[in-house]
Amino acid sequence: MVKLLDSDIQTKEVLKWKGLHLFHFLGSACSQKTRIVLNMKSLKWVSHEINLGEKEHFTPWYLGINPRGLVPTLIMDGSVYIESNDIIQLLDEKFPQNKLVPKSFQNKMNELLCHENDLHLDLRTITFRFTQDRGKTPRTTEDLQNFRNGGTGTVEGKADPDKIREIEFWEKVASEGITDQAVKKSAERFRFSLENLNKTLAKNQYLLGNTISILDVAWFIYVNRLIFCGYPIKRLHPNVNKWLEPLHKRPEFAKEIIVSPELAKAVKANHQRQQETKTTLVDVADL
Ligand SMILES: N[C@@H](CCC(=O)N[C@@H](CS)C(=O)NCC(=O)O)C(=O)O
Repeated sequence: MVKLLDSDIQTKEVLKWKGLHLFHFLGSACSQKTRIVLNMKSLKWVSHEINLGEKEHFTPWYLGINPRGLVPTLIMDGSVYIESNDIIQLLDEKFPQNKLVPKSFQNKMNELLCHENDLHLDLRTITFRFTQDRGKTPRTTEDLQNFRNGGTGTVEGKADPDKIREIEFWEKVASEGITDQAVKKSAERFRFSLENLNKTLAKNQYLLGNTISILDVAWFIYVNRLIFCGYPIKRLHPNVNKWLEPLHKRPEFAKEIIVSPELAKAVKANHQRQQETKTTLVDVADL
């Protein structure tokens, strides 16, 4: 569980905030996951939107709250939590209504969610190439300089290796783009994991049996994003598709994954171009 120390935080005003405050972005997968759990548990929270498109996550103010420069961040009565999977586990632990971690999985949940979290950079790789066109340098030298200079750079009192990993990811994208090889690798990793989920869902209604859990929420968000990018879920993993359809219809889920007409139009145009040049996700990753 990543709970920041006061010494990790430069924007000290948040340490006095009461109640639940979420820093998030509408289209961010990890934010969507967190908001769905807040909805399912009928919790009241204060919204602080951080616009990733406007690079608000690289401002000194926000880096002073989350030294990784990522969303979401939860403030709960002056304590600061980062990492979406930690946040959803914490919310379930602290608020007893509508429990979303079955008792028998309490010790194993973290490990199960870690597996999903390990695929996050793969999701980003696929997203940045197969949603709207974001140009060659989605994070510029100046953005990365702001990122480097902002915040304490520490998490739980130690220099944070994840910050370096983030900078390296964007520097690589700036120098070589998101290559076919990177897409292939990321898609392969997803295909392997989704095939395992497909087997589980041949027997179970949900990923841990017959009751819904935060693991379903976490994977729902990933699968939803992959489909948006053109991943052929129905053809490759039909049981995952069957599990997904009723979740899509639940209002607590549906309202968090709404796509604006402008974004839908931009993604459609990008997919059209990719179809003409045979560079869709299916083409590149040979799915
Ligand atoms: N492991 C983190 C990943 C958070 C993350 O990467 N968030 C993305 C949005 S989904 C972000 O803030 N990206 C910053 C960027 O695009 O520069 C978590 O689960 O909270």
